Amino acid sequence: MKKAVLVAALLLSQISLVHAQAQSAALRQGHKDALDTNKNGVVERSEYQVYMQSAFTNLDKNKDGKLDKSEMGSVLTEAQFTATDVNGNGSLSQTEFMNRVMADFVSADQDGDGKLQ
Ligand SMILES: [Ca+2]
Ligand SMILES: [Ca+2]
Ligand SMILES: [Ca+2]
Repeated sequence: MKKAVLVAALLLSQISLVHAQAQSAALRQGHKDALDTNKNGVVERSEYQVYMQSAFTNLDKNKDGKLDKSEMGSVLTEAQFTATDVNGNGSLSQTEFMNRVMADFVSADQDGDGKLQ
């Protein structure tokens, strides 16, 4: 749970000024609410995936279809960026980015039901 929440939380605080205001005791609940678009109290894999695809688009400030280190800002550390950049070309393709965040989802989904409670 911790790792996925962390990446999602960092992304949310990076790209969503509205939710950045909620950074306090309500942080986790606020992030979950942002991801839980159908408001059923759990974050389905599909909701997470849609959110992360839009996150990729929002982070890609120069709209070249990939994320370089400056665009990732404080979202990933140097080591995390390097680990995510599987082909080592210095930027994250959408595939590399999605593989990373969906792996986070899988590791967070400990009971394997495709939902984060
Ligand atoms: Ca949901
Ligand atoms: Ca870019
Ligand atoms: Ca790459």
